[in-house]
Amino acid sequence: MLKPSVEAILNRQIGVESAASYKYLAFASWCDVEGYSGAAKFLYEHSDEERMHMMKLFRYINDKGGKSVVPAIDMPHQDFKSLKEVFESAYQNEVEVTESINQIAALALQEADFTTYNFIQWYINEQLEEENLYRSILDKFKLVGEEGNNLYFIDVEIEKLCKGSSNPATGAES
Ligand code: OFO
Repeated sequence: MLKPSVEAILNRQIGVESAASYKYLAFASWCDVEGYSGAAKFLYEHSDEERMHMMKLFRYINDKGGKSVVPAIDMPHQDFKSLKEVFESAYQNEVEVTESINQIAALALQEADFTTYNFIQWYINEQLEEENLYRSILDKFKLVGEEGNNLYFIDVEIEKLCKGSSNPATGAES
């Protein structure tokens, strides 16, 4: 059985992952409308991944005898000044999610809940990868700049980071 404090923080994380999925959907939609089709594809795919992260928590809580709660989600910010601002926001989101995951790991240890501590390691590794990924995208803006055709080339490079494209609704793999 999950301790109430662990169940509560895992349910909080369901909300964090769901909100992340919506934020990425908003990022993707902005890129789609502005003609950055590569970035849109990548971000739609990432939105689907965040939903998968949410579902993994959802199942874990119920499997451990707790009760997963479907969260209310605030409308995400949807207007951006530039493609770079979209990716700065995405990076900032990842930093905040990492902090939230770290709090779960700390609580699981404090409560001697080693099963949850073990479960949350997957998210710790995932956050490391995602922070690095978004930092590497921001580096592209620094390296080539945003003048002339450079945004087009950045968009093409971002599309190369997609993992697949089998979701007919979004162009992203589910
Ligand atoms: Fe859920 O992985 Fe990023 O936020």
